[in-house]
Amino acid sequence: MKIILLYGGRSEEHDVSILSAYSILKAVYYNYYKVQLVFISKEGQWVEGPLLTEAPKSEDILHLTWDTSGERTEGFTGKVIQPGAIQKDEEEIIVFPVLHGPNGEDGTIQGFLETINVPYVGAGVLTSACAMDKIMTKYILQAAGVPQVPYVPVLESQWKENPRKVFEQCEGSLLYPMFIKPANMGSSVGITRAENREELQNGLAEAYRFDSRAIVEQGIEAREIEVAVLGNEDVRTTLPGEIVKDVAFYDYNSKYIDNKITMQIPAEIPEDVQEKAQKYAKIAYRMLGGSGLSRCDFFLTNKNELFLNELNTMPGFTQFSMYPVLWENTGLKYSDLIEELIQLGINRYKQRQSFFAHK
Ligand code: G1L
Repeated sequence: MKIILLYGGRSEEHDVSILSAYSILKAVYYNYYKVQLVFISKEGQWVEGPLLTEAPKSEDILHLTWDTSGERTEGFTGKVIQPGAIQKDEEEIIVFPVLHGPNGEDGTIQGFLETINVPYVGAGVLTSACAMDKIMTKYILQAAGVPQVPYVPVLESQWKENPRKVFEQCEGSLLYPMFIKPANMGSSVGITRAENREELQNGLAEAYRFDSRAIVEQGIEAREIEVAVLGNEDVRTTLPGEIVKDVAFYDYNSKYIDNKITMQIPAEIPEDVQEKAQKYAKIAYRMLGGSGLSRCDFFLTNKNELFLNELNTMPGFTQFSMYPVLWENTGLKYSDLIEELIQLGINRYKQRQSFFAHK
């Protein structure tokens, strides 16, 4: 069987994607799989790289260069391909998409893979798209009765039409400090903190640089607790872990690129809080139609109030990232986690095929 590792991509997470892809490459069971590298450049070109039959010795193999004239340039030269070309193979394939779609609006890669009818690892279209949007996530969790931080959704059109009404809504149901966030959760960019009306106004302007949808959220003092979720119909969760950081708010760079965060696994929290986190993670995952995996992120206040913050269907995935380490701690090692995800992807594909067959 052939794994097609799709990585790179046009998003902010381009470099994180390469790191995660390399971790995965080293952990694949090559006695069962070959791995075809397919790199998506920052410009959005699809570049076919080498076909691996064993773990690569160096990360260099992932740094593809290409040349539309077909001439070899420095490094590993790949051939630019049409995105749909990955389906034209006799062999059984599964795509492992380790990237976010253009500008982080997700569900796009999954939709493309559904359309060309190839199996893939991870969440489907609906789950990816909903989990990517903070407003959609809030609505679904609200319907499910999962506690979350108080918020006000603010569309750019509403803001433009009647800023006073927006101020009244925010100040009527929230207290300063508030956090202003673009609805799409590609990364931490565009997020600001407001102590007053003026800062709220500036924060909204900043958020609308990244999305026409934004939410204003109650600022709270809280610890960050994360639970790993794995499965399709049969959903499993890990014990929670904690992100320990010394600053109250950290930006994109410190979160992903630098190694400034440390993890406490399992989180040192009361047993009932731990059970609640697992329960809410499962409910949220199911309500969002999760399949494959998700990292479920919570806030925990010093009064032990637990709020679900977000579900991440494409969590950091190096061997040292929170999601895989949570599973490692539960006895599922990284290579087996990858194997498990592949099987879940295949099962989900088969199930969907059977649904289509009944139509
Ligand atoms: F395929 C999985 F398993 F669903 C999957 C896909 C993507 C797991 C983790 C990720 N993560 C990423 O793509 C990223 C960490 C590079 C974010 Cl862009």
